[in-house]
Amino acid sequence: MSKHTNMQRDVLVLNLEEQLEDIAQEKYNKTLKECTDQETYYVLLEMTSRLMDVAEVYNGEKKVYYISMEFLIGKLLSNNLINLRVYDRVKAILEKNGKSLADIEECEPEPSLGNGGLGRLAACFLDSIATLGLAGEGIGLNYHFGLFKQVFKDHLQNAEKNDWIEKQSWLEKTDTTFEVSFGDKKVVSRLYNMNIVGYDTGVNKLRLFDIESVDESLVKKGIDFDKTKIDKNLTLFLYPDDSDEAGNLLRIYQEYFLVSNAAQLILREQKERQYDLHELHKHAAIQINDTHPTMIIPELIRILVEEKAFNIDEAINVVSKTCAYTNHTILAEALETWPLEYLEKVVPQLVPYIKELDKRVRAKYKNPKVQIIDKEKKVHMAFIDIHYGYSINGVAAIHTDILKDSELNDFYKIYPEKFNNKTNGITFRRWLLSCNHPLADFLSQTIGDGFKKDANKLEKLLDYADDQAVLDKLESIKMGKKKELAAYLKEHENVEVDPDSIFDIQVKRLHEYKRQQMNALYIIHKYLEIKGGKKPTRPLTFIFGAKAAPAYVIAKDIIHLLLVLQEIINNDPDVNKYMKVIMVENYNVSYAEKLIPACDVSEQISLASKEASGTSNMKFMLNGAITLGTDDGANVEIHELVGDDNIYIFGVSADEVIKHYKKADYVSKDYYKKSPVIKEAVDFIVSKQCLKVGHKENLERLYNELLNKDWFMTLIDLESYIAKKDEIFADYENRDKWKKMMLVNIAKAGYFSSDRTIAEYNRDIWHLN
Ligand code: HBZ
Repeated sequence: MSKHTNMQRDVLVLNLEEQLEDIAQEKYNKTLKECTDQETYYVLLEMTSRLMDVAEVYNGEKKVYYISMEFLIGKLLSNNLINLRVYDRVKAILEKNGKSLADIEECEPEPSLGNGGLGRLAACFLDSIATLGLAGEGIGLNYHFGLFKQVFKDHLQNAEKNDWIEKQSWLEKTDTTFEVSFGDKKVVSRLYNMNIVGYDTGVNKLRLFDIESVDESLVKKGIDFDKTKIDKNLTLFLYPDDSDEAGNLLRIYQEYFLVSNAAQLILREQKERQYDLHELHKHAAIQINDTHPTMIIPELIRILVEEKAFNIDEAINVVSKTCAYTNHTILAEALETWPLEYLEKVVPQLVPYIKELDKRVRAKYKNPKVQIIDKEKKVHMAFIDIHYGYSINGVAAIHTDILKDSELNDFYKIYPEKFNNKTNGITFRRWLLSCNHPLADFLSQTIGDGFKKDANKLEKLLDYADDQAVLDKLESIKMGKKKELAAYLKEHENVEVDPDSIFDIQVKRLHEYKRQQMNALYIIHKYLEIKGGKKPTRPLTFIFGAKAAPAYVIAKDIIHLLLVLQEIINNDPDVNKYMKVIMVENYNVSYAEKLIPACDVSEQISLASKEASGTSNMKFMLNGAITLGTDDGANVEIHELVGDDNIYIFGVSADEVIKHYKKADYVSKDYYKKSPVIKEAVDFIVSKQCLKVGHKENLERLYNELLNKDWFMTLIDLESYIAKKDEIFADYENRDKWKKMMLVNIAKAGYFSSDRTIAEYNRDIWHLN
């Protein structure tokens, strides 16, 4: 960022109030006071955009391109104001004019350009890259309707389009257009930029590609649309994390569209800076976020050979030194393998290069498990990344170990030096400063505000572990957030909850391995216990938020069960004084920002070995919730940091789970038969009471799944889960102990700042100067 623009920005910042009045006049011919909340939002959008209109950070020799199909950025207004360091002043100006920033935030539509953790991680990373003053940008797609909007009807999930793009938005249309060819079909792309402002630093870009010819009227009912006309539908929707065959081809079109644009953009930049493409790796690092953008590898090789006169060895060599891959899953079904036939249809120009890459692997390694194209002519996208990238990283220590020792062991034996761990992180700007002002302010008063730039400084809080006033204040901040959430739930979900109850929250994508169904079985157990006369010491509030991929039948059945339980329990006068269940509608980033600060018990209950990392576990901890979890993903590292006394761990270990899979010896029915408690809870799913409220088809299917398959071993851990959960609820009554646990969790959360994660990516993988 040049000094000059910095100074200009300072002038703008000095005259904020005048600026806002001027913009209100220009736009609406009104004073700020006269503007509606909606108009005020657009005034703020305009002012913030001006403040961010400064030169990009790209002063060094090298830049990172974070390529991802998803950037789950959330609403931007508050976050941008915080990072520009004008939040408090803007809030005061608004208050002076009779407005609340919170109300104005409600006017901002939320872009839903991601499914879950992977997309949100990419957004946190952009914030940290900018904050650390690194030269880097995100490259993704501008989906018009993003991920679907979830609506509940008849206790079932329905999907609707999320129309988030408005005339005035954070998107800036640019003049950059590229041509993208799919065999004989061509489309023209257009680049839109979004400014990503770092905390107290410069501005980077998120680059989102779109096509001009998209036809939004293709979407008729819900989220159904004609999947064949790619020039009209290419960027309508984000592909959900699991989908039907029909969606597959479109997904490959989208993936190639992304990487073709990315390649053209990167190479144009190299040319502008007159860099020699033989030295691409000295000027560009390309981080491939999961396998979705893998085609960037053959695409770059293709362009270098066909348009830049490289020979194939040179091209492969330089591209391999430029591209690095992040793995986010060990679930076999989530690792992309595309039938060669599909690729021939969509991207015939890449197929000879993919075959060449495969041929070279075959010549060198005989092991069939490391071949790119398998016997069934399926292309293993991850294997392209591993053979032809220079770094492979997992996203938490245990995850990387599992990759090395089992899932990708054959590759680890070939390329041990390529494997490395980068434990995930979250941006504290959004997940503390923005979503929990009372806590952030109190921390600043108590330990100084150094933690805002160096998250490790949160550890200073440990000095106050025995300070009653500090402990009480943490408790009262939590209570304040619980009251706010209770009011919001009343308004938006029409459910009344007691802020004095324990808030137990599980929010994340709906997947069997995350085991929301196990939580549901606990709730049934508790319900039956209360019905039988055993009342809990304190009321319990169980909150869920989750979207299920529209094609994932069992996941939708689990949502159905939760909604049925909500209906039964909340309306049962014997029980509803003691417990409530709420499945919130359309869980998204903004909802997370309301739920997480209000949480007492953070549910992180995946089947050990299956959750690569998890990131909500970090957000909850930072906001003073206590983790109830398995030793999985980043829970393992949380456990190490806070110690046995400040976390509740239960369930079988990852090693045991892996052994069960190897031996194929897990039989869920054995657990059901052995334990009356398990049997009673599982049977309730198809009880008269449930069938009266819910649908036979959904409930029976789920019941049968649990009894006859239960691939993610719900029943193996149910008894230990029940015991641990009862223990954590009992401990809640020991208020002094609980408050201390809260303090320790907050104090130890510094490690999970994405600033730390990004510093490690830079140190070990990107080497930006
Ligand atoms: O990535 C998640 C992992 O499940 C979670 O453990 C981890 O913390 C997080 C960040 O590293 N993975 C996803 O969110 N994956 C997807 O959303 C996904 C999207 C499209 C797909 C497959 C997976 O085709």
